[in-house]
Amino acid sequence: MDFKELHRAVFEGDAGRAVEFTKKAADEQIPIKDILDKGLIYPMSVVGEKFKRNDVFIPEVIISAMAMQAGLKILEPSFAACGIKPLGRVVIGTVKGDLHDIGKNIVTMMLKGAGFEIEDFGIDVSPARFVDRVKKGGIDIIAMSSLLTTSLPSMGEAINSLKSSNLRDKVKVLVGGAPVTQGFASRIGADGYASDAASAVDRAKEILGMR
Ligand code: B1M
Repeated sequence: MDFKELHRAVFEGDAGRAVEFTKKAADEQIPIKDILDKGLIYPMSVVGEKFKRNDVFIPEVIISAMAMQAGLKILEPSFAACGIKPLGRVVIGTVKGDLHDIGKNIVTMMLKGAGFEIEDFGIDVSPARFVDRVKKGGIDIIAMSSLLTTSLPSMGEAINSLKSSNLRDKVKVLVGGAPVTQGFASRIGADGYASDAASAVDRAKEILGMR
């Protein structure tokens, strides 16, 4: 099986066909890891690259991600048995005082599509909530989104709070959102900044030393 139909289903955002061809591949005893990497993650990464070049736009990314995730659901029960581990565990949220979540949700979808495990804390997430979650362990990346200049300081507060709790070296911090810049990210001491959802995947891999 060359996954052509599965790729087309993801490109066209056809969740029904993504499920059908994922099941077909599994029925044909194709290794789960191949279906995941070559059948589902690959076409989503192509969509991400096209998005970066403005060849496709947000609606296309969302429907492709939804189709991809429909296929992923079929495979998920087999992951543990096949020894498939997530690339990393990410806790994501829009920072305190900010209710914008459209961009954050797209970033979430892209990270999931790339093979990260996500805990989505939603909107208006306080620095303390992020830090408490890191304290519990098992988190590789805190991913913070902000669309308001007024809520930007919350990102720096979260990083300072990690430092004062002696947790800064336990987790990487990724930031993004329209008013966020690389300069701002560097000033607050974030490990990574991404301007869009596809780049967020690249940065997440980079800061975990995978690229
Ligand atoms: Co509001 N809003 N809004 N808003 N809103 C903006 C952001 C604003 C720029 C509009 C304007 O004035 N021109 C302005 C902010 C100005 C500023 O501070 N710089 C603004 C304002 C002022 C407000 C209110 C204060 C308005 C008011 O009530 N007076 C209020 C604030 C409420 C609050 O949050 N406390 C408010 C409310 C709202 C709505 C609730 C009505 C709604 C949000 C609905 C929702 O999100 N569920 C809304 C919307 C929709 C917008 C605009 C129109 C669109 C934002 C959006 O979703 N863009 C926006 C104006 C605009 O951008 N044209 C505006 C699409 C989205 C896909 O892009 O979120 O940038 P974006 O995400 C991108 C990248 O930034 C990046 O990847 C995404 C995909 O490529 N990215 C990351 C995002 N997070 C990332 C994290 C990463 C990496 C990359 O790593 C972790």
